[in-house]
Amino acid sequence: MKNPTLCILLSLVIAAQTNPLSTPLNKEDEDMAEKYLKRFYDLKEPSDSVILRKTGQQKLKLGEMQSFFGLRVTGKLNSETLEAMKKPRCGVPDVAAYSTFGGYKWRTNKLTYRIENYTPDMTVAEVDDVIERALQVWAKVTPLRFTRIYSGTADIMVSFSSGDHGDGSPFDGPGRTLAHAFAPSPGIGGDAHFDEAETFTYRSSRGFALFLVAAHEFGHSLGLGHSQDIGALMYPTYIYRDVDSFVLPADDVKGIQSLYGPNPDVNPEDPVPTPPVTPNACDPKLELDAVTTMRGETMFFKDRYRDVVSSQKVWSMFGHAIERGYPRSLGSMGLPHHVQSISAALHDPEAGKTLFFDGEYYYSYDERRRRMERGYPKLVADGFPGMTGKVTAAFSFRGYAYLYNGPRMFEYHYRTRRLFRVLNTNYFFNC
Ligand code: TQI
Ligand code: CA
Ligand code: ZN
Ligand code: ZN
Repeated sequence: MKNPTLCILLSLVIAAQTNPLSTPLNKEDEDMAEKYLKRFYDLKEPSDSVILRKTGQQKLKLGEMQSFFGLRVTGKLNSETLEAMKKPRCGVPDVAAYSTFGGYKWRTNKLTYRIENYTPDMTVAEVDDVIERALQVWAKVTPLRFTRIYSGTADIMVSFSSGDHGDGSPFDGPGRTLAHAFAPSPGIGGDAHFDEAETFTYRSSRGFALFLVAAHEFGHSLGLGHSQDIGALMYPTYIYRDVDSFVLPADDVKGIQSLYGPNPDVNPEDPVPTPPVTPNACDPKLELDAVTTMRGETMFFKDRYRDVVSSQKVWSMFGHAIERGYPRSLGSMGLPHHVQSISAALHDPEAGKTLFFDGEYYYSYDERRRRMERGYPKLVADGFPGMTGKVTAAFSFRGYAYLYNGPRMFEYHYRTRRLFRVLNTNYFFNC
């Protein structure tokens, strides 16, 4: 996985504000706070800083921000809050990263679509099914309703073609552009074109899943631009995800609802799946699931953004491919059978050892002898003095071991096992 979702990897880092904190609130601070809330908290009030202390929306947004940073939630601009705002941080909004085409949207909620032709990559029934489901992705969270028509001009005309297909934006053969769609407007507006030179698939992760590409294009057809949220469907990079369990991510839901509002027809009896939220690396309460170092890169895992490291199985990675014979069960590595899962693993390349953490205990695997060392399990608190509680993730870096306990990270010198610092999880991210 090359794209852990953490904004450590995003290059957008706002330059540090170097001004020392001034205690009394002045006009400058208020302007800054307003800009901040607009940028990161989707604040939509007109630019009049007098409003800052008055409007309910500002208060709400301030409260949201304070809660996010673990500050006292007052809804008021105090020095503590100002200080947090002045810290350098990722340029990704905490609540929304979507964009729209300047508000271009359909004036009606009843839209028609027509499938003009088919790709030979899939059966007709599969294409019909995929297009319908890709539209339902958006209908589920909005008042938009789609009706299929079989002749005449629909709002959303769906077609497959290659090269020049008459709209001034020719396709480019295999790769690069997969499809495009036009923002809401009469005529070509809303139409979605797919590049026939691509291999589209129904479910497979080889080729491009037509469902994901179509759902993305229909986002454009309905008025959404690209999102900066790496977990969003409207993020401009194709990332395969399981098609059957797909739930529209929270950022896309916010985006489309900013144009059309929520779905008025949701039955309170029906369980609605929760839209996945992309974890924010700068959240001071962030708890990572796993951390590992591979090919010189340190990877941080959280929720569905985790792969490579699994809690029940051990994979051995060799380059990009999983080594033959893996995944192996923990038992086959020599761990006692009562160990159900490991919460973290720590690899020490110099000593050729891997430590496996199971709650408050840990085991040591000797890589040269390919077996567990005697004398284990040991208590984590004995091996790593100062570490209280369970190890939830771990990694080593430049001679130091980093053990996580929830949102905190304990930094040990590897050889001496001396505790140096207790840091926040996001210490390594440009927050
Ligand atoms: N086609 C681009 C896209 O749909 C076309 C495009 C570029 C575009 N910039 C735009 C459309 C701005 C509207 C607004 O994004 S694409 C993906 C994804 C493409 C890309 O072929 O690059 C998908 C089509 F997200 F995976 F990168 C579908 Cl899902
Ligand atoms: Ca192409
Ligand atoms: Zn086209
Ligand atoms: Zn796009």
